[in-house]
Amino acid sequence: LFTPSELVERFTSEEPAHHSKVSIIGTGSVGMACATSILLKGLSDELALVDLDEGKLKGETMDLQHGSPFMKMPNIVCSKDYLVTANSSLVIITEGARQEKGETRLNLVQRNVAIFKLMISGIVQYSPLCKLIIVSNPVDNLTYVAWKLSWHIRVIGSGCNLDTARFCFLIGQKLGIHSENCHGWILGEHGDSSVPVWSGVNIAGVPLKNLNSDTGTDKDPEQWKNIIKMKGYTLWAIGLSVADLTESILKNLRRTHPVSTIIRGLCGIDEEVFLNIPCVLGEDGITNLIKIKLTPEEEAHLKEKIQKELKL
Ligand code: 6V0
Repeated sequence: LFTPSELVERFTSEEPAHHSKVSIIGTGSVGMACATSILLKGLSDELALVDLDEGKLKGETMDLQHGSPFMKMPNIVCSKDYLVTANSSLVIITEGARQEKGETRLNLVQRNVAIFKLMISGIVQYSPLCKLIIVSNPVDNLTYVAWKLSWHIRVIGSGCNLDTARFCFLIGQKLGIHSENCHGWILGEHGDSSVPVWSGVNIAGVPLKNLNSDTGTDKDPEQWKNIIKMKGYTLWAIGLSVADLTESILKNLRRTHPVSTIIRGLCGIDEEVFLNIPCVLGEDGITNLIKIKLTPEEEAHLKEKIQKELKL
């Protein structure tokens, strides 16, 4: 056998610098779906993975590394120690403490808060300038927790990005038009109580409401409203949607996405709450919020969810 230096001559003395390092915390199904989507888009020059379960972490990392000849990403690293995430441009949190038998939602949130305390301090210590995308549920609450714990570094909740993608897909499927050309937004709180903004749904600038003013209401004979009740399996779609957010950030695209951020003074909301509204995303994270125009019913729907959230 020969040593590497017999074949390869070192040309520079500098250590390689990573300019678009992404770290993913949690290598469960969602974390790994995010990882493969980001890898296949070639968005990052180093990927670091962290999980509590060391065996699973190493296994998943090796599995990805073995695909290296088919991807344009040289470095995939992993550790239980947050040091491995050092100098990340973006850290994506997908850890998921599982709900135990009989455990209340509130208790699960509190367990997650305890996990987040340790996790956020580890992340911020090694990457003080990173952006954070929160995927773990309940995503809007945990985005708020991460924002509080991280001294307000750039925190983005993946929130309604997935709900909106589903909404556009379902509209597209009904009309036989590609979902990219179906413009609709799901805002408010991620999950079952999100708010579909029917007043703004349009195809090529033609609002569906103009064709039938009852669209999205109980009076609608076509029952478009049922579209949002169709919830499904979430693994690949969330991975792809997080990779889409990653692309806007790392390439500084300044595209608008329905993500979770702090709301105060918008839509008549005075409280400090995290809700999903269209935000401009670029290399500094969320730089601008779009002043959405809602109908009085939609605005009331949005506020109703906040009241519920404040009781937590
Ligand atoms: P999973 O497959 O159970 O994976 C969770 C992973 O987190 C496991 O590998 C655990 O070992 C790891 N983990 C647990 N605690 C820690 C910790 N303290 N530090 C590091 N790692 C830890 O869950 P899955 O991947 O399916 O889901 C992950 C989270 O994403 C859950 O909270 C889901 O509810 C949430 N989702 C959010 C969506 C969104 O649109 N925002 C969509 C889908 C799922």
